[in-house]
Amino acid sequence: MAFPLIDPERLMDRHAAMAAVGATGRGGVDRQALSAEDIAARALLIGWAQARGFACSADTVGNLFVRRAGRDPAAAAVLTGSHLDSQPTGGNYDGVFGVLAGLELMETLEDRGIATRRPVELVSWTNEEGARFQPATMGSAVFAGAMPLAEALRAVDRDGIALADALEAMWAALPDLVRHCPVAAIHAYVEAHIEQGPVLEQAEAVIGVVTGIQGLRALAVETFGAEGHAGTVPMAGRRDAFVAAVDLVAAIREACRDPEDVLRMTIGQFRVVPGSPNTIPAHVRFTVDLRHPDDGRLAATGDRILEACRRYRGPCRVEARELLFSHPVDFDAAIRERIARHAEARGYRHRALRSGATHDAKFMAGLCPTGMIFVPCRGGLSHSEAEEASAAHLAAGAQVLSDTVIELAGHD
Ligand code: HGY
Ligand code: MN
Ligand code: MN
Repeated sequence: MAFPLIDPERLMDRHAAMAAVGATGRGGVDRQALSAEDIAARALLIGWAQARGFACSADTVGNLFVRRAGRDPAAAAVLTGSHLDSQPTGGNYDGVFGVLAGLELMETLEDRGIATRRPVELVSWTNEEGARFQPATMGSAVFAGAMPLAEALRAVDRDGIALADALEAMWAALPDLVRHCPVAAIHAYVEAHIEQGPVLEQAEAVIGVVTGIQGLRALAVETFGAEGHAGTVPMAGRRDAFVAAVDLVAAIREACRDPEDVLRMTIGQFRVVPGSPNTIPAHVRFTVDLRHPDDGRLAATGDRILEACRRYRGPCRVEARELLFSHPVDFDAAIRERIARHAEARGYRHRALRSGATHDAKFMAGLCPTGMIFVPCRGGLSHSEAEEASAAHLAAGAQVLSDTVIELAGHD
């Protein structure tokens, strides 16, 4: 049987509708995990899914599942998906594309009345971005047993709201969402995503056959001093938490020096308390996001940073802890071969590449044969409201995802 063609127009209409949820007015979205905007995006997806008779459920950490039954209900499902939560100044395709491409293939099966042997399941992972609650990829980490549920539920945002409470708000806002029973087994997981880097665009390729994901290590560092009056406390006697943090940032940058420019270190969140211009800072919390393809380098660099924090001798107390260490992963060779073969069959120029960005698929790789399909984004730009991807590339990626998932699910 020839694999069915997806509907590119419906795919783009869905992207436009989703881009309106949490739109910032500057071309992007702010739809942080389990915010009102993220819940609205979930409601939109559920509405589309239920209109086609797909069953919708969510698990204990809010991962949202949409299931299309297969002929053999006992067969392990083929899972696809990504995430709907965004960065504070996020783009319209990061995560969304993988969710909507998965929905599109399910709708295409429905339109054509095609039965698959295995159930096909779509997942929208909770808190992939880690902007509101740290760490990133939290929902898939809990799902894969890489993070205890209790630890995730305890995570708090900058306003002190715990993830557990944000989840309760989600359940209250989505009353007809049922609790997800754990999936008995998963036959395979395939995720579609924009590349978030320049490789495909520079190679003029349409499809990226992703070979794996580099490692990620996330740390949180806090300094504790004593607040006081900016005008009266002598410099000599101060316990200035900001000054201590700046000293540590200098030591961290030293520890991350890499002449080959392979290591990535980002301090993206830096909070000063109380944050008043004329009060000496009493507390600073900042994050350190490390990325490297080599596990040993990632471990050594993170350990050097933690050691520098431990060794810090100044008037302020310092605490540093690891939030997440997700090791580099390689994707399943047979899944990669399928993706490449379907790209070839559709006449799409494709190439293999490793992912610089992290994805929920890294945790799925430990559970079942896993792969990812990338499409280019303009200039490789992402985590920006200027993120752009062409309709033609998105349609090509959705088509290759559809062909790959339908083949894995066994079609009649
Ligand atoms: O941080 C990442 O790599 C992902 O895009 N959230
Ligand atoms: Mn993403
Ligand atoms: Mn992202």
